[in-house]
Amino acid sequence: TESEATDKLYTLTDPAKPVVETIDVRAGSTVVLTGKVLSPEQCGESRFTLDLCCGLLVSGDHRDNVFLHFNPRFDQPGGWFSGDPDRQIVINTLINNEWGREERYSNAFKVGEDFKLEIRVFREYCKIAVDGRHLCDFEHRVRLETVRCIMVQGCIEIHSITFPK
Ligand code: 9QG
Repeated sequence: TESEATDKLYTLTDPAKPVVETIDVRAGSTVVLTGKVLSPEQCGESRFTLDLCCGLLVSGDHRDNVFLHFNPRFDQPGGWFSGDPDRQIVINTLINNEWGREERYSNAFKVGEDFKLEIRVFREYCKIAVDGRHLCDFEHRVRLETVRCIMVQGCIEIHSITFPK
């Protein structure tokens, strides 16, 4: 399609965390993150996040909208634990500084293992795959045109991030 033809891809290799970069997504774009999940002992955290954010306020008391919050969790029951242990991939949006309805999936990531996360952006939804396997379609709740940056942080070693710039 026209949008795929005009995407100029940019790859960051072994970047330091957190990664916050401007992004130019549109229907037809793909974002790919490769890395390895670290244990809480290695990094003191038990979650990682890939956010497509609609502004530069990406943390703190007030944040700009988050078009896609993709948040795999490896929380331990007994520790800081959030809900259903079998559905620890949390996907959500932040709109007007409020989290929306979570969509949850069973965790396709494993501590200590390499992964490849692919997010293909379509006009109405994002198609998300882990290690080449379909995870879910997440329907847009925020206008795609408002996305301005990508942020990646948390309990992973980042090998590469490829995204349109
Ligand atoms: O917990 O869930 C996603 O629905 C919240 C978390 C929040 C999100 C949200 O505290 O954490 O994952 O930016 C944040 O605060 C993220 C990292 C009901």
